[in-house]
Amino acid sequence: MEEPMCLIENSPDGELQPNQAALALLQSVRQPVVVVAIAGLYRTGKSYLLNRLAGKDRGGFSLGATIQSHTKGIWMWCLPHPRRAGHTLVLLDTEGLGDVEKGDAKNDAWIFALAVLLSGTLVYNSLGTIDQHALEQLHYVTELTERIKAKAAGEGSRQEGEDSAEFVRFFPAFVWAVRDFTLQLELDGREITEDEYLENSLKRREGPEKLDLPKKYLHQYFPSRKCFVFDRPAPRRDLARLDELPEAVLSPEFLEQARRFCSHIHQQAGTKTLPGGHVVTGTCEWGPGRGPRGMGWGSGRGPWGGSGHVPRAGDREWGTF
Ligand SMILES: Nc1nc2c(ncn2[C@@H]2O[C@H](COP(=O)(O)OP(=O)(O)O)[C@@H](O)[C@H]2O)c(=O)[nH]1
Ligand SMILES: [Mg+2]
Repeated sequence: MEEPMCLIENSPDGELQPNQAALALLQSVRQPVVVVAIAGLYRTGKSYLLNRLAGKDRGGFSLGATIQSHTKGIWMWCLPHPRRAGHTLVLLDTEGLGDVEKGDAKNDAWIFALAVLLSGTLVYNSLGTIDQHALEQLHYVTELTERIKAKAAGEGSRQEGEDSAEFVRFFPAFVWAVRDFTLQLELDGREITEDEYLENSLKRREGPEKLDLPKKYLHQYFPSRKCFVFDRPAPRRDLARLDELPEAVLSPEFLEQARRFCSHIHQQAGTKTLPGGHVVTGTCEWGPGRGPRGMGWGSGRGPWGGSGHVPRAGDREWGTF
């Protein structure tokens, strides 16, 4: 694909719907797919980071105030995987989360849930530091159980919390990208890693449990977590035209951080699989020794096919994590 295309779009009546042309293109992908999605508030540099991951000099997700950001939805770019021969890298860029002027806020939670379900690696992008505000923005995580059902009706009796326990089996690896990070990575006078910074930020604090719910669900649903922090890539006056700037004028710290991030994703982001180890291609899922089965991207037969039962989350104890 030369250019990204819209995969999930707002219909005129405000509902989300798949774009049939993008689905057809995806279904023509016969290789195993490595799906990396990015989510987070609008205008926090998500598309720019995905373009770096694509590693192309030209084309890519549009930045800033463009036609794309007038709607909410998910954009897709399929590329040959830069490190893994015979694999396709599918980049999914979510649009417009948190932007109340651009459509229905209810759609945001659905877009986030779709990004979770479609991806093998989910990059959550935020600006500044991982503080209470950043965690509050992650309320989408606490709403996942309202939207996703892990078991189809008739597969035995349901226990409370069963769906949320199942989530872990097919949810993506979670990577938190903290942009324009200004703190020192230190704790009690000791230098810490980015991952330690994340884990420390996700510790239960004194106060009402409600405030800490995103932390709780991050722990519960996403046991694989990584964190990358990034400096501001350029002086403020240049930020609006970042994609036109030559590499040489970007902050060397940012370039190194972006290189490490891309290298991690290219090396570690796994092939999209479903429970039971079924590798997903754009077309179908291959079970070991079983040949292809209809995977049904967009056909409603994914793992989230539901029964109407809405489970309740959070039956597990969580104290100090
Ligand atoms: N401050 C800052 N701005 C950035 C960064 N990356 C991209 N931008 C700029 O922020 C604006 C929005 O970027 P974009 O990638 O479209 O954000 P998105 O809406 O989250 O996809 C553009 O003008 C970019 O040039 C970053 O790391 N820090
Ligand atoms: Mg964008």
